[in-house]
Amino acid sequence: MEEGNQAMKLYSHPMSSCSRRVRLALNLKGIKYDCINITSTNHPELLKVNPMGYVPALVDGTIVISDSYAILLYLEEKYPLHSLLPQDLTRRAINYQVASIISSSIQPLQNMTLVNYIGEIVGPEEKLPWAQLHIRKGFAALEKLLMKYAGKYATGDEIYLADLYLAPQLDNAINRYKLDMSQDEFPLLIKLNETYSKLPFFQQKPKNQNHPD
Ligand SMILES: N[C@@H](CCC(=O)N[C@@H](CS)C(=O)NCC(=O)O)C(=O)O
Repeated sequence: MEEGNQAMKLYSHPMSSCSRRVRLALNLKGIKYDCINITSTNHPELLKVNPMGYVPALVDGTIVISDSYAILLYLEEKYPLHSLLPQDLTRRAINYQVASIISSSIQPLQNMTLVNYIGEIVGPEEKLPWAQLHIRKGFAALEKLLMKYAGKYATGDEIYLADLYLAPQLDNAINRYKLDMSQDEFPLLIKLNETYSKLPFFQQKPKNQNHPD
């Protein structure tokens, strides 16, 4: 079978925010794919496509890509329809910035491996405060950054890359790490979270699996 005719395979976990970014992009662009749900980061099939043992990883014919940012850029170039980025250069840059803040300065600091490590070396009671500290710091920056650009969604009235990062990260912060988000501190992020929570598009995950990321 020709490479282009095979459905892509996405190694994913229902509760992983990094996987959710990619699933949202695939759905936004209307791309069919086979989802392989991974329940352990030592899963031999996952380790073959990503030796780090993290999800997500995408297999498209002979192409294997791990790391959500790389996957999203690949999808955007291969399937430009329903672009993940606005035309306007400034708003494009804001989308890159949101993605980068979440993927470099928030998510890795509250990833399961690290949070469990903090629990082991400092104490289990420090796991939540640690995660909350770093999420709050990143959210404070995002709140300021997006104030000038938000519309119905993070950077205007269309769903873009920034929303694909923000919606799962907000969900993680509020539901997993119990971050107390006050109206005074995060009025815009709270409003965006309400918007995401009401849209079935952003709510595509089973609720009954554990995967603290
Ligand atoms: N930069 C990577 C991070 C991947 C990552 O941290 N994935 C998490 C799920 S969101 C994971 O597999 N965590 C399992 C673990 O910490 O062992 C990406 O964006 O894909």
